[in-house]
Amino acid sequence: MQKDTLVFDLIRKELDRQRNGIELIASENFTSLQVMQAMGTVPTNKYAEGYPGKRYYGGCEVVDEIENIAIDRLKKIFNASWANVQPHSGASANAAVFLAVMKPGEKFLGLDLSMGGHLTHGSPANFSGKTYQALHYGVTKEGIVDYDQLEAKARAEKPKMIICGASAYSRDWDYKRIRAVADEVGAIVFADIAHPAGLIASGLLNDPFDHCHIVSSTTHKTLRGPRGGIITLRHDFENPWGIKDPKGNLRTMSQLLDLAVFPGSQGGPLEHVIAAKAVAFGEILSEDFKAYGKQVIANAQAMAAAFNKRGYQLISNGTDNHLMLIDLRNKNLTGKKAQETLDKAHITLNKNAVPFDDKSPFVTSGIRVGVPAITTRGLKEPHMETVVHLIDRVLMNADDEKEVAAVKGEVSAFMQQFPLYPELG
Ligand code: DSN
Repeated sequence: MQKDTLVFDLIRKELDRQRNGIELIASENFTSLQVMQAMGTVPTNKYAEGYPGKRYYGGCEVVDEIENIAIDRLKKIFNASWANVQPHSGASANAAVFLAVMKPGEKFLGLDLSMGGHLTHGSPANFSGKTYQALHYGVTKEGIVDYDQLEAKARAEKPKMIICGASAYSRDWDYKRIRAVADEVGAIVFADIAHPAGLIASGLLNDPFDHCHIVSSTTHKTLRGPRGGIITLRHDFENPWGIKDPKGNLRTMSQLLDLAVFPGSQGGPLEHVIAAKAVAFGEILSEDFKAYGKQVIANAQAMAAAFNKRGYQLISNGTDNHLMLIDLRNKNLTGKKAQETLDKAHITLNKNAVPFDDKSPFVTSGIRVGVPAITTRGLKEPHMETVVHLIDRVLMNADDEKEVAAVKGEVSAFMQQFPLYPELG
């Protein structure tokens, strides 16, 4: 068969783009070569609907072993008693959690998307907001989760589920406080830790498993695995709604979640991606990964200080994790303009609404900046000063094409010190 040069040339072009740029999208990372290699392998050919030992197809004995390794390693990472590694994405994982816990029309409470939350936490444009009754809490004017508001809404509305977790929030979470009000009103606490999961895995942030009934994540952000999702429980428990299996036994939450993933919302699992998840989970269990997590936080702190020094306004004045949200209004720039201009200099990040934003989500007043990917490339604290200097030069000269082009050249030269996949030639 002739090689599809059209597509493979573009894949090569994407490798060059990744190599030459400064990647600051807070939800992105670079997997190890072996994680990527595991993904491009023969389990992609295999149908394996069901779970290890209980499949609907023959010939699953090898993928059963692969999936069991992924499950066992994931349980070890989070000291969990149960894990499902089949969700194709974080959104699919969250869809399965909703399916297991909620009936259409029932109420849940989540962080507002415009305040840093996620689409699947009740956006009107998403299944979560269309199928269920979404209620929201926000952040205070200082940019910290408004726990008083969360508690008041929970008491007034008695939601069936409370979601904690965000995609643009730079502070740690008070899971204990959320669980206390949930117990008071009889709600399930569901933590979506897609963003900080790698830092939680390394013991560097509060542990949601101590207080949350259900935890989901993506695997490709700070966990540094392939694109995908997971659901985990530290403690399994009988469902409080009296749902029984055909033998009349109360179903456990893990059984409801397994059923919600397959056959509830997905068909055949992506066993090649599960193989890559298994490899990534093995890496997370190593000492190297703990060092990575510490470096992510050190880099984020150094970057926040470098932005502060130049008069940028960080929401909540700083960060506890891997990202920061910056309000650009005092710099007379929109998030859109900043993203588009930085793109021209090969500095990649995303425009982001800031809390109480007066601009549309297509324009926004802010940018979200994250360090997981550049930390994987080997940048350390002193390099954060250089990165912020380059960003500042672009933003302060946003209409000066020559200056932006000059920075693009410097970005590419600077990143040559940090080789990305040198084995790929
Ligand atoms: N889209 C992801 C992010 O960028 O944060 C969240 O799913």
